[in-house]
Amino acid sequence: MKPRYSFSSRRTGHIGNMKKQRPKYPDLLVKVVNESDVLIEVLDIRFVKEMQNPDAEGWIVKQKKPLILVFNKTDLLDKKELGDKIVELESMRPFLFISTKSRRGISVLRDAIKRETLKVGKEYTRVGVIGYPNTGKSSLVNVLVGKHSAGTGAEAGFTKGIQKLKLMQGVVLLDSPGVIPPKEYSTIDQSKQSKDATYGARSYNKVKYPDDVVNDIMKNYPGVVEKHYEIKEIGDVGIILEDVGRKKGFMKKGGEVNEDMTARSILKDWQEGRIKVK
Ligand SMILES: Nc1nc2c(ncn2[C@@H]2O[C@H](COP(=O)(O)OP(=O)(O)OP(=O)(O)O)[C@@H](O)[C@H]2O)c(=O)[nH]1
Ligand SMILES: [Mg+2]
Repeated sequence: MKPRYSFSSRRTGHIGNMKKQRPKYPDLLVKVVNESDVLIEVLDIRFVKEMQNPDAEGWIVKQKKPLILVFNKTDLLDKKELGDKIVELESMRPFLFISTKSRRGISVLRDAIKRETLKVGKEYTRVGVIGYPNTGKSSLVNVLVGKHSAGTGAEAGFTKGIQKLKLMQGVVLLDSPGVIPPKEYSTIDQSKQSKDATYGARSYNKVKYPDDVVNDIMKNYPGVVEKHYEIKEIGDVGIILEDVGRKKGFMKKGGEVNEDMTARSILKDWQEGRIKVK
């Protein structure tokens, strides 16, 4: 078996002396914000704090553009977990809890959009939908518009350009590709990649080292992966991969477990909310 938690350069993502000037906000985000009169930021209810983009939020508020915070995928939490979230996120009010899947909160959000666009007082108002990749922005645009107009997909980075869809008379919604704050994003730094994968912003099939991501999830959310797959030994990614791989029949030719495939399937269960975050 390969050694797992070594601190080789590929794992620490050491980028040497490379000093690259990063833009403060990704171009696409700037474009959507500039083109919009009202903004909706969509966050995954499970990872609100991790997905927040305070720099961008501050910048939007500074421009005096109304920002509606919505926490999506509430269907993934039970009643008690939702109650706990309300307490935990109290300081971020006002916000709306929604689920594009169960349609929870959609009519309340529609009313909020109407209210904010009326306040803007223009004949044509543009409402930009922003947020991390894979949080459900396109799904939201679709439920609001009432038909499947914006493409959606389980893969982060599904939406490519800005799409404009008519919401109601004089109001256009701008769907946009999700963006990761530049300081969080790296194609080299393994720990940042792992973080993005943990929050669904990098898809399970696009991750370079899925076993490292599973290992990180197990460290950051102790016991949840083990509980989901009913594995007694806690905290050992090797055991998890071995057991889950055998159970699912993800084997290599020689009878060894295919760890890469197994880790990706665990990551898929995690990203799609089947493994409960505590
Ligand atoms: N459980 C659950 N899944 C959701 C919900 N909304 C969206 N999803 C799922 O989340 C995934 C991403 O949805 P999209 O609407 O494509 O997300 P996006 O934010 O537009 O993603 P990008 O375009 O990649 O930035 C899809 O698999 C959706 O089915 C929700 O309310 N509940
Ligand atoms: Mg999209």
